[in-house]
Amino acid sequence: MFEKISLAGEWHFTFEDGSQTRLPVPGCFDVSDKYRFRRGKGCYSRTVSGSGMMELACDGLGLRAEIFWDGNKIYSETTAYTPFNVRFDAGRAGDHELKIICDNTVEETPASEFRSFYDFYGFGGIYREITLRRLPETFFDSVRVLPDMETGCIGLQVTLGGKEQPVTVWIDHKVCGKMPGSGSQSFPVASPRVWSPEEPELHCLRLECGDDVYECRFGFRKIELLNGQFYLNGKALKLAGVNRHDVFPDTGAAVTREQLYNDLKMIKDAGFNIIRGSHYPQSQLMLDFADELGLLVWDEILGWENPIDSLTDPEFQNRQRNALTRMIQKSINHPCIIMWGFLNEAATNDAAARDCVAKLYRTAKELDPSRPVSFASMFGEKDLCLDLTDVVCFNTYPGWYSGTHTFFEPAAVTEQLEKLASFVRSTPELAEKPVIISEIGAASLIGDHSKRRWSEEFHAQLVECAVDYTLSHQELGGIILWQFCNSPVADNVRIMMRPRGYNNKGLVDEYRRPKMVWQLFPGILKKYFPR
Ligand code: ADA
Repeated sequence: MFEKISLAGEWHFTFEDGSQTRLPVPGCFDVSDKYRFRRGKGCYSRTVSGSGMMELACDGLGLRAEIFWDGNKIYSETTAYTPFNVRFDAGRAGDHELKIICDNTVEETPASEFRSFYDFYGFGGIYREITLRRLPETFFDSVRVLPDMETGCIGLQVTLGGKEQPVTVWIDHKVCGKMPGSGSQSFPVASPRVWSPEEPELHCLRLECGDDVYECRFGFRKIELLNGQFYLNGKALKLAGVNRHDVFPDTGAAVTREQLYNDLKMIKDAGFNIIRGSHYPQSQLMLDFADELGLLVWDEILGWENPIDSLTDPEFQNRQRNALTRMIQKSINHPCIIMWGFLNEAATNDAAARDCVAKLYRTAKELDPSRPVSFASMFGEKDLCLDLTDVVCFNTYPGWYSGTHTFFEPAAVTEQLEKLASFVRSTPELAEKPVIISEIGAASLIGDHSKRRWSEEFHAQLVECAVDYTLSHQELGGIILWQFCNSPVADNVRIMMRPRGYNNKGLVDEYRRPKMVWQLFPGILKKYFPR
């Protein structure tokens, strides 16, 4: 009874116009036949049994929600894609009504974390895992695993909720000691193996306390930033990856297990070593697959081109800090994550943004001093916050948004990359930081072989040039292409330059059909990552 019960399945659904139907959870109501592209409040409801103190946990819904238990509000969520836990008194034993009202209208205020100008579709629904469980007398509130490559030990930081009791520690299916209760303690791992993209070796941890059990996997690996480069396990690591939106045309943000696995497998087999989870926290399922496949992840909170009136708004700052805290606390034990991020392309060219960036940076570092923290800037040398984080990350679209040329011109790309790298290297407060090209790309439409803009050839030429330049220049730490697959755009004016309502910069299209540019991989990467 203390196990988590999945609430996946068919729920009753009532839209704000009074119409009713049944819809799947996880799912997005605005991809269903009846409510496609509709915006409004949709109420998911079902009967569940329970009693006493319970915990409802969800890995992400959108765009925001209010949750009711037997008609009483127990929680409000303002941030899409972000994990949350609600602990509440479920009352007497028996059946109860659980109602989750998901609102996919855009809140157009400075505090809002999803605005109408965003360049991706904001789905409505309960689109990630949702579970419910009875809380035992003692339960695991938080567990942090700190693997130490040098000693082969793990540090455990355990916080119990409820009554303090001893904790039994199992590593790799063997009991290896006890803790008296909440606190920190170190345990040796019998045969420690190193986790790396080449050999993603995972260990298993199981903690037992009273009637509660906590299980996770962990990996021994070490990330360092030295001489302007990433180092993984003592070796310099050049990053080569893709940005990925967690979306599929028929299911929206409720990507299935198979779709997710296939995406990550395609990315791994193409020879990439990192995925930037643009532009919101990744699901636990995604991180589990990345741990297993040996794909590095940059995990970031929701945000997109947030203007200065948001960055200086106390409520926006609170929401962002809260979302960052929840993302880090939930995902901290995944070895695949090598960097935390926030504020994609926000107004960091304004000095007034420094306070928000500094606060978010501090929040991430306090929770997790072991990982680099950064944001992706679109302002190049005009950015005024680059000194505030660990890694300098530039989103740049030379040869695509710049210039009016019809055919691809390599100089447009190489000159910009050279300019950005030499700007960082010649700026004393940045010179020691790695520089990552966190977005670069072009758009193409499958079947266009005109060799002009929008053609598969133009796209492939631009990506080949950018990858070759970045990977062959020591002063650049890596490249993360925009983007793995085409992604649906929001209903805003940007649709004028987004044919078919998609951001068509995917290396594969929205159904993962490869474009010509995809054929460059893994060949082009093998030159730089010989096995
Ligand atoms: C930005 C942004 C992406 C996408 C991209 C583009 O860099 O971060 O989300 O909108 O531009 O395609 O223009």
